[in-house]
Amino acid sequence: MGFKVAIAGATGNVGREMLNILAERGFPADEIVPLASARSQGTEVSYGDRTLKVSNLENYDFSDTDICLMSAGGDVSKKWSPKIGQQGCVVIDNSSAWRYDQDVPLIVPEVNADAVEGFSRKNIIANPNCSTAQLVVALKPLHDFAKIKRVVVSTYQSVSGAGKEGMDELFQQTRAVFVADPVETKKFTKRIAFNVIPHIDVFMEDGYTKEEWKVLAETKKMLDPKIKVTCTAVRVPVFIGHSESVNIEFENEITADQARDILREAPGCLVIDKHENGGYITPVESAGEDATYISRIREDATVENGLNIWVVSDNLRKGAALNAIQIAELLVNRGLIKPRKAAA
Ligand code: 11C
Repeated sequence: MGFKVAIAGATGNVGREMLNILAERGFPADEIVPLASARSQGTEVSYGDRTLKVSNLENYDFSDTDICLMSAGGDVSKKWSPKIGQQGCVVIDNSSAWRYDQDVPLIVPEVNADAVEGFSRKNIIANPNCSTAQLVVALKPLHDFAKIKRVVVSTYQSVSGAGKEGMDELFQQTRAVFVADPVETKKFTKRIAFNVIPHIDVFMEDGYTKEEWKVLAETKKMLDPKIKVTCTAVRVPVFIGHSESVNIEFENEITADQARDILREAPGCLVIDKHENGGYITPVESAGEDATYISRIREDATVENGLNIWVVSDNLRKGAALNAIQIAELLVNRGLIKPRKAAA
């Protein structure tokens, strides 16, 4: 007997990727239920070689569903996740609604799998922001070896982080530039085609953006609250794949060669670091892949124990859908949940 899994937000970029990944990885599900708002009821989505019809989240009874993969935005999650959790269904939420709640574990399985045990307080587990997920996968093995003191991150984030509308806007603006039509701006604050925008999510009082704040808060929660983190988050005209330039200062000595060897062995990491033309990863190559890629590993001679690295990953996969499904696999593999239908 397998699990019954609902996907809330099944028609979005991440929801569709969740369906793909559940099928690809052979997640032990007997039943998959795609859910969305009333507007999308009846829409067809693919799950492996099957086509499933989307049901309305508002009318769905979660009482015999084991896991709800929630990717329907923060407002929907704030309203629905506690209700779903109370019905005994574990919610794995992709929004930022629960990430900073002390009673909700925030999990990247390669980094802090043991923290998942606290999930039953609310039956909600949070998935991190995409830019944090790939960052902590790369930082964790280096922190274990030489203890990180401070991290300076500059992100180069693809438009798919802003959903399908973000992707459509890059496509339409690029076309408009080529055919000399007027360029319309809706989702982003400035033109994104042939441009970069140093602004993701809302501005906070201190002048940082919420996206930048998330990277610090989430890295501290998952990896180590003592690590100092600062971030500049930038949107770039790339469809899929977030890139990050990461400067790291350590307590203890670590060479670039040691870091390369450590990252080669680290779970979830793939090192592509040849000192030659093209011997590094770019976001286009990361799209559709599961790994967090690390390139350009260099010592930073301006500080005592410093490194620079370049980190790239598919933001819809490791940054969202894949990580959520790895959390579900963690629950199953540790025997923390059992199919409820089997118990009935
Ligand atoms: C972006 N990182 O690229 C954002 C998308 O808190 O889950 C994900 C926002 C979040 O725009």
